[in-house]
Amino acid sequence: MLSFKNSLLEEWINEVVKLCQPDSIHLCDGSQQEYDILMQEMVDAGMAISLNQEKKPGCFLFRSHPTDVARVENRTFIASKKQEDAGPTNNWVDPIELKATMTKLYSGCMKGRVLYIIPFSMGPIGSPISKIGVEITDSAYVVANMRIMTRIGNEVLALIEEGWEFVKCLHSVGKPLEPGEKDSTWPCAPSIDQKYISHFPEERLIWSYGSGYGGNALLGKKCFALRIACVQAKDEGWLAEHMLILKITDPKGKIAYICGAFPSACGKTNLAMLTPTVPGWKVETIGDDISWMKFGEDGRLYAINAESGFFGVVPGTSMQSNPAAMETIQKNTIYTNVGLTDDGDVWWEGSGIPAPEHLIDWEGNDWTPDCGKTAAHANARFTTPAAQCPVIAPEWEDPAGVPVSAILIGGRRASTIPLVIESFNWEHGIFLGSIMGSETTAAAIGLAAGVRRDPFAMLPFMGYHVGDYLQHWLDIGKAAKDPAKLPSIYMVNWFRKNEEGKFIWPGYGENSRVLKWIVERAEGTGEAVATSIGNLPAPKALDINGLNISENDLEMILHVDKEAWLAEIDSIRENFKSYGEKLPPGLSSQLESLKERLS
Ligand code: SAT
Ligand code: MN
Repeated sequence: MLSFKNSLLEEWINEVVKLCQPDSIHLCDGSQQEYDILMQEMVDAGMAISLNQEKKPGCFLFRSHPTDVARVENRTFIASKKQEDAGPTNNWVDPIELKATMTKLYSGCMKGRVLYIIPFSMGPIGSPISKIGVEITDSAYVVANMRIMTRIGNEVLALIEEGWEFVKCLHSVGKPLEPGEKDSTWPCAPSIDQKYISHFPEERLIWSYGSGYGGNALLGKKCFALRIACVQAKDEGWLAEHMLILKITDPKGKIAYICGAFPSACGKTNLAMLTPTVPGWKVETIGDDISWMKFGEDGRLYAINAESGFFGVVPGTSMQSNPAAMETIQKNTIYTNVGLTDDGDVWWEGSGIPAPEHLIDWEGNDWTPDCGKTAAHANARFTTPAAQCPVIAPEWEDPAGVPVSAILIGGRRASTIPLVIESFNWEHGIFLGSIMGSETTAAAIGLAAGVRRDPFAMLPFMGYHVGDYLQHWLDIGKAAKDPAKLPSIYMVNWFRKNEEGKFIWPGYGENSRVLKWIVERAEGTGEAVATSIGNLPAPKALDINGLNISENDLEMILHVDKEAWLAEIDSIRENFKSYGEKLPPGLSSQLESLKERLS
């Protein structure tokens, strides 16, 4: 029996210990020494490889099981008491039934293993915007990653003992060990239908079973900081969003903070660390994935980065695409599922470094450039401390957060959506957020061709009904003391293609040209023209000095394609229908007004 001053913590832990039957228990203090010991144990057990210490000091490589390589959306459940509260975009299961199923799985699931208790804080410890969780896990890999991605240990436990409320996060890899059985290098449940990533929003409770990878297992990230936190945010009047936060400084030294919602694999990390091509402008990073926003005394929205590390996609990261990330991941970084070179370094596709003649691939096999397979898995990840990032903003851990001037939203659209649209007002901005999405191809498994609408890039991360979620965004606008102080909302699209199927906009550092216009709009100097779909940059308002782009291409990405937008309206209406009665009236009227303006 473990004892704590906080009786809720004590009861929960002892209940879990009784159910899962671990061999031993370890309460994490969060120290460097604890981390070093865990890593050494994993190296000794053959689960981790310590990389070449001259080239990559403090870095380790893990290889996951080939069936356990990414978030499993079809095994992710929102078990609210009522099905209608989960809405049409989530997998719902009755919470009583789900708990019964999972309790059977959890029974004895930690036999032969250590049960780790991780007290953690999402956001700077003690900040009025931060929240606390406790993850119980049987994976030392999870402990190590959580120590980078969140703030863990004694300081957080002290707050819980003082009575701070905490979110209960239970995780097991789902692979008990028989007496004397040798552990595998990446234990997980043997089949996909034994994996469960479950959320009980009313109880602020997370139960995850069967996977050790990323957001399935690091429960502070998508499970807590988005799916549970967005329910807390709705109840308490704030926002928990899938957004990067960047700081931008103009040549006169004037500062603005911008949040941005983009779906996975649309370059959030790159945008958060961008090197502007416009002379005199500077971008620094506050966060790359999760932004929590609350009104300050002055009526502005203040954002914190809920995390303390970056869990970024490795393939494609290079000195060209993201030099700041490249520098960040040279030390104290956990690599998962990349190639291992013969001299103990790591290599991946799109690194900008020529492929070595031989390496060991992410599955542990010999690899040569002509072998027909990739060395790194497409969802290989780095886990790296944000504090190491060369362009991290000095105020990134300010407990008060940073005041947000603008919110970007954007997906991958080959047509229709111009480079940038400024919303007319808050409600119109929420409408744009509700219709954002990316084109899918019929080639992707299980997805029909067309636009997959992904409101605010939260589709896989909404802990409740999508209609209620969008209504909450509208309500935040109504709750503002001074609507003029609300951030302006901009829809952006870096992914427009021409007739030959080539990207028109060069992206990367050149995106600073769009950011510059947005900042100038906030300052009142940038010029715009009102169109039927929103305000677009006036001719010449977008700084294209030194950019190699033809008149024709520029005209194409700043053009309102009426035919395409009329077709878009039909597709939006279809999507809105699926919300049923919970479609916010404000959004249907926005759709009707758009139609009127277009005709
Ligand atoms: O695996 S994670 O959910 O943490 C990363 C992602 O899918 O964005
Ligand atoms: Mn993300």
